Amino acid sequence: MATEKILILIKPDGVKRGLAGEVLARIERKGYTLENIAWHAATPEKLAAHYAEHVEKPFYPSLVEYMSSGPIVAAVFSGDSVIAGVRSLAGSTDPTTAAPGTIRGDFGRDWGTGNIENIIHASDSPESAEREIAVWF
Ligand code: D4T
Repeated sequence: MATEKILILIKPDGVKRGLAGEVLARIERKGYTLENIAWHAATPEKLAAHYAEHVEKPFYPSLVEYMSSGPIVAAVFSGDSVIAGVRSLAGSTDPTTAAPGTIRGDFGRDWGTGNIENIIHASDSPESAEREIAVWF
C-alpha cells in the first residue's frame, strides 16, 4: 500500500502561543516525514471546504471566528499509519480531558471563550486527508 499522508493545521491558538515548533517537532520525532508546510490566513471559503461536515452545525459560526482569529500553519506529513499515529499524538478533541502526554492534553485548556481551542487539527481518514490537502495546498 502507498505511504499514507495526513494534513495537520496548527490552529490560531497554537501559533499565538508559540507552539508551532513544538507541535511539528513532536510529529517529526515520532518519525513521520514533513512533506509540505505553509502559512495561511484562513478565509471563510477555505474553512467551509475544510470543515464541510460541520458547516450546518450550531457551533460552526464560532468555529469560523476562532479559526480566523490569527494565522495558521498547514502541514502535510507522510508515513505508514500516519493518520492514526498523529491523531494519537494530538489527543482527544476536548483539551480539558485530553490525555497528558498528548499535544492537546499537555498544552490545551478551556479558556472560557465558548470555543474548543485545541491547538491542532489532524485529518481523520485517507479520504479527508486528500480533500483537506487540496484545500490548503
Ligand atoms: P479537528 O477536526 O479539529 O482535528 O478536531 P477533531 O477531529 O478532534 O474534532 P471534530 O472533527 O469533531 O471537530 C472539529 C472542530 O470543531 C470544533 N467543535 C467540535 C466545536 O467547536 N464544538 C463541538 O461541539 C464539536 C464537536 C472543534 C474541533
